[in-house]
Formats: sequence, structure tokens, C-alpha cells
Amino acid sequence: MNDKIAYTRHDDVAVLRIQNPPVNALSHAVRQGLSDAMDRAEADEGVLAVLIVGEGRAFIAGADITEFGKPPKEPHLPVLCDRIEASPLLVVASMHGVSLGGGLEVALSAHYRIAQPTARVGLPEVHLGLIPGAGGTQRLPRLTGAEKAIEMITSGRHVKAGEALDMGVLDRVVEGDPEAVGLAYAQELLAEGAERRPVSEMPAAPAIDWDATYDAVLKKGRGQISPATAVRAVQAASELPFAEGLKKERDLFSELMETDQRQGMIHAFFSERAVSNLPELKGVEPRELKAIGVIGGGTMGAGIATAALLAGLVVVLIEMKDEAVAAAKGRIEGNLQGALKRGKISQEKFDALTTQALVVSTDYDALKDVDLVVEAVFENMDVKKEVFGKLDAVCKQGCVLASNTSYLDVDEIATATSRPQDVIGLHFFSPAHVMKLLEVVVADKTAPDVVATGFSLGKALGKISVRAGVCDGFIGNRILATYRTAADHMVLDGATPFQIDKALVGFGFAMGPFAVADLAGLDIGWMTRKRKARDRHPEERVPTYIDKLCEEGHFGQKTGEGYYVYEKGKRGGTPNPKIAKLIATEQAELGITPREFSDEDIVRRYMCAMVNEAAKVVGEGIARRPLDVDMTLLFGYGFPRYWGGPMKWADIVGLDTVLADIECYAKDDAWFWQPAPLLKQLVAEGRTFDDLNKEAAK
Ligand code: 3H9
Repeated sequence: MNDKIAYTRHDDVAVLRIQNPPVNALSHAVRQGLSDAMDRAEADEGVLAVLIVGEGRAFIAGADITEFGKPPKEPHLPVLCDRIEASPLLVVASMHGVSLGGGLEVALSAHYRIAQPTARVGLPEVHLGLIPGAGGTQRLPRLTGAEKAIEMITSGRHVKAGEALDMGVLDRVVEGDPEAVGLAYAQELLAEGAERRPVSEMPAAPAIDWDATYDAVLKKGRGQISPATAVRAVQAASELPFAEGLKKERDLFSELMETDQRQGMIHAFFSERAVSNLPELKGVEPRELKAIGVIGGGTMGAGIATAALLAGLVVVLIEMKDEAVAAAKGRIEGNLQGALKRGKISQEKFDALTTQALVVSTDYDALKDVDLVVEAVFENMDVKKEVFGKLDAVCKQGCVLASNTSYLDVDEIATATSRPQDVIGLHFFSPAHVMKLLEVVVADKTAPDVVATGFSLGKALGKISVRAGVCDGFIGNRILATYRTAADHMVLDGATPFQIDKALVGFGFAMGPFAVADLAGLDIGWMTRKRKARDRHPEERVPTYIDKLCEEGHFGQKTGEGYYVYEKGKRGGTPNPKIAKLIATEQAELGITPREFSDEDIVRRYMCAMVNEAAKVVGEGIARRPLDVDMTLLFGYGFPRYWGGPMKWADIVGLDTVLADIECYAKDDAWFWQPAPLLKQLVAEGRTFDDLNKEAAK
């Protein structure tokens, strides 16, 4: 036995306490320790029962994900689970915190399960591109029936103790010290003469319509394969004897282990945690945050205010006129009503947030005590500078002055103040109380503790915060502009916007770029094209067909017409028949003969444009690491999680292949397809983007 398991004896019960902080992941040492401890208990004279408990904040969070992809070491988890279940002793698991994946599978191998009321259980393997691989798909349906098991496994959700008790996953929920309540339960079972109760010996779950369920889950997964695969594993539990079902589960698990999706999702899991872990912020204390100011109560400002209120911050929102004050209040209340309806807050909380925690005023003096201000006014440098001048005059010393600009130069905004070290960009995504991404834009003079405060605000609001440098569009919008342009070029050359949207939804994006443009409003792109027209390089290809639609007042969803036509009350739109004619006219003007694009061509060009620009963004230091780009695209731009992000996608496809494609496209448009120096360098050195992530973590 090793130090990962503490073995103690309490009369006729042996207690096995797992000690592997922070979350008792089932590393090789833990598996070995548990196996040895079971041997010891069985050999320990007078021991009649075994109690398994976890030390610290969780029972067990699952298999050790860091071991995936490395050669597996014995004892394997499925074997350990079978070994626990087959023990002649009575085995009880007492669970607290989370019991996830392999953690729940260990508990399901025990004969009885007791948990704290605050405990949560789940089989979240699908979020890692896998299915439960240590009997979860075979044992769970024997307790809950196939439908509930499929729902739990394919959603990967955490189920609270009360619900788990009702489902039959737990036998008892009792508050108290997990070891004490577990011991009492084990002793009670022994006193009653309770028998061992292996789940594997329980009757299999009755059949359901497997094919229909499989199809429905596959469709819902939008290209993700693991949830649908889980349905087949549960089917095996129903149709095959336990041992054969277990083998089927193992085969499916092993197949998934080899997939790109598993690699992508595990990259996403670790990157999500690494993204706000910046070496430059080690030991830097953020400034205190209790009250924040928001300038502007439009959709963005109201969203930011809502997020801050929900995080327990006091909010002072400034608008220009009384009518705007009322409108801003209305928007925030509307957002909070949504939270109330979804049961996220109570009526009392709603009342307190809207009356006590929120001040909406036309007077900048109301900001004198706040710790941080986010400006969310019109995207115009003069307007922003005027606001920052006013903030400089009224805000207390040490107050962080943040701009929510999506592309303007934060260094220049900072010149409007006498304290550029306190100025930062905090780029939220709309609706700000829903979208997870926050770009923390660090200007030349921004102080390190101001950067740390940006990240601590992001954490308080439940955001994924990414550090970005100053450039037009920062990380996300700069890369978006490039891949959007690649899509526009394909339209000029013969692909339709509708085919492009469909191909990219097929790749896994939530929406295609043209449907997104309709949603965001076509006027935004139109304004950007006008803004950039002055500095445009003569070789830059910019389609103008859609401007004609804008000139007629059609701006997408909000006006009912854009690339698609939207009928009131209906979700989604149908292709706008005017678009084909507008494109054909422009092609004729430019002398272009349209050609065919396959869906694969479309995805390839779109992705290569994204990766190439992303490599420039990393090469220039706008993003510190490739994983920062990946998380930006995942949480702000609907990039499919199972690819891990564009940089991970490129690593999987092979950087040499991506570069070769870019060089091939450059033969037709050398201006647009200039390969990123970093991409060329990595290919020459035989390295990957992930190598850069690893170097940055050292
Ligand atoms: C599985 O079980 C497969 C089996 O069916 C079959 C096998 C044959 N392994 O998230 P946090 C680390 S698949 C290794 O910041 P929180 C995490 O990286 C597994 N490390 O805290 C972080 O490290 P660092 C199924 C893990 O309180 C630290 O722990 N299980 C693991 O916000 C703290 O994590 C899952 O998918 C792990 N399994 O959330 C559960 N889990 O400090 C995945 C965590 O160095 N985990 N770490 O950055 C979670 O959902 C959350 O981490 C959890 C805690 C809810 C547990």
C-alpha cells in the first residue's frame, strides 16, 4: 500500500481514505493503493465491511486526465472496480463534494452508497470526448433504467444528491462528517445482516428504441460523437450479459481514446484552466473590487451591469439623459427577470439587486467611490476620450478605468487621463451577462495589478478571461475579420453564403459566418468597411454586394432581411433570393467566372485563414500562447469545442499541411495569403503550437 490511501480499522469496518489532492483523481498510485488496501482489508481478521471515503474537497473527481494518451498502467480502473465489487466484504462508499467519472464508477462498484446533501455525482466523460470506461454505462442503467442513464451520461451533467437518491444512484443522503456517517451506515448494515449487493448482478434495464435514441443524441451533439457512442454502450448493458457489456464498453472507450475529438476536448479542459494562469501575474495582488461603474446603459452596458449584480457587486450606471436612465434600468431588470424565471435568483434577491445594489444616474459624481469603471459607449475615439477625461476627474485614486472597446487603441484612450497605468481594455461579448469570454486588453502603460484586477473581475463574473495586446480587433475580432474575408472571397469566386454557412455548421460551428452577420447586424460590417476604406491596400479584395442591401436599409435579423429573410415568430431564416443576383452583378463587374467549391474546400480555406491570422497574433505577442487564441474562439465565437480551438485543429491536421494549403492558395491571391512567419518557423523546426503552450507553462 502507498501513501495515497490511509487504512484504519474501526471494529469490524476497515476505512480506506483516498488522499490525492486536489480532487482525488484516480492516478496509478491511487488505483494501486486502493487495490492493495482491499487485499489488506480482506486479509484483516475480523473485518466484515469496507468503507471508502475521500479526503479534502471531493470523494473522487474521476480518472487522472493527465494520464490519458500515455501507456496505461495496471491495475486498470475497470479491473479495480470489478475487484471492489467482487469483494466478499460488504463495501460502502460515503461520498462528499463531487464523485465524477471513474469516481462515480468506483462508488457504483460499492454495494451501498451514502452521500452528503451537498454532494454531486456525474459521468462527464463525454465532455472529454469519451464515455465512462470503468463500468459506468453498464452499472448505472441497472440502477436508474436506460433513459435516465442515457440522459445523465450524454449530458455529462452533475446531479445533486437529492435527485441522485430519487434516481436510485444513492441509497441514503445524510449530513455529517463523511467518514462518521459512512461508518454508522456500514455498522447499521452489518447489524441488520444486510447482504453484499453487486450492481452487476441486478437485472439489466429493459430495452428502449435504441436507434431513435442514438439518432436524436447524434443530432443534438452537432458532430460530437461520444454522446451517441454512449447510447450504444448502454444498449449493450441491456442486451448482453454483464461481462460482455463491459467488454463492449471497453472497446468503445478505447476507440474514442484514439480520436481527434478526445484530443481536442482534453486540450479544451486544460486550456480553460491555464488561460487565466499567467506567469506575469504570479504574486501580483489584484485591487479590491466591491463596487463598479458602467458608462452607457445600452445592450452591452446593461449586460455588464447585470453580470456584475449577479456576482454580488454594487453597480453605478451612468447614462446621459433621464429617458436613457429609465431605458437602462428596464434592460437590466429585463435581464434579471430572465435569471428569476430560470430559478437562478429568488424574488427577494431580484428586489434587492434592483433596489439596493443598483444606482442609475446621469451624474458622473455618483462614480466617486467605485473601484473600477467599464465604459461601454459608442465606438468612437473622440467620444471615448471625452468619457475617460471625465472619469479621470471624478474617480478615486486607484480606481481601474476600463474601456469595453472592441477594436480602438487602448493606448490612445489612456492618453485622455492623467493615470494611464490604471487604464485597461475589458472587452465583453454581447449579451455580456450570458457570453463567457472576456478579453483583458493590456495597454503599454497598464500596471500589473490592474491586469490582475481585470482577471479577478472576470473570475467574479464567471468568465473565461484571456489576455490580449493592443491591435485592431485584439485577438478575437482581428482573427474573425480575416476568416470572414476568406469566406467573402469564396463568395466572389463562386460559393454561395448559404453553402458556406452549411459547410461550417457541418464542421461544428453553432452558426455560419453569414447567419452570424445577420444576427450581429449588417450595419456593423458596413461601417467597418467604410472606416477601413481609406487605408486599403490596392490588392485587397473586398466584396461590396452586401452594401447594396444595407443602402436599402436591410441590416439582417433586426430589419427582417439580410443574407436570409426572417419571418416574424419563426426561428432562423430562409436564403434571401436577392443575394444571388447581387453577387452575380459584382462577379460580372469584376470579370470573375464563378467556380465550384466543395464543402471540404470551404472548411479548409476558412480554417487556414483563421490559423494563419492566429499565428500572426501569437507571433506578434498580441496573444501570449496559442491556447489563448483557442479559448477566445471557443468561448466568444462558437468554435466547436471538440476541435479544441483553431490552433489545436492545426496541430491535429499537421502544421506542414496547413502551410502547404496556404502556399497553394497564395498562388491566386498572394496579398491575402501571406504565410505567418511563426507558422513557417514551426514547420521548419518540426514543432507544434502545443509545444509553445508547454514552453510557456514552464
Ligand atoms: C474518467 O473518469 C474516465 C473513466 O470513466 C474511465 C477510465 C478508464 N484528473 O477544475 P478545478 C485538476 S474521465 C486530473 O480548477 P474546481 C485540475 O486540472 C474523468 N486532474 O477546480 C486543476 O488543476 P490545476 C472524468 C484533474 O473546483 C485542479 O484539479 N472526470 C482532474 O473548479 C482543480 O480543478 C471529469 O471529467 C482529473 N480528473 O472543479 C472531472 N479533475 O490546479 C473533471 C480536476 O493544476 N474535473 N483536475 O489547474 C472537473 O470537472 C473539475 O475539475 C472539478 C473541480 C469539478 C472536479
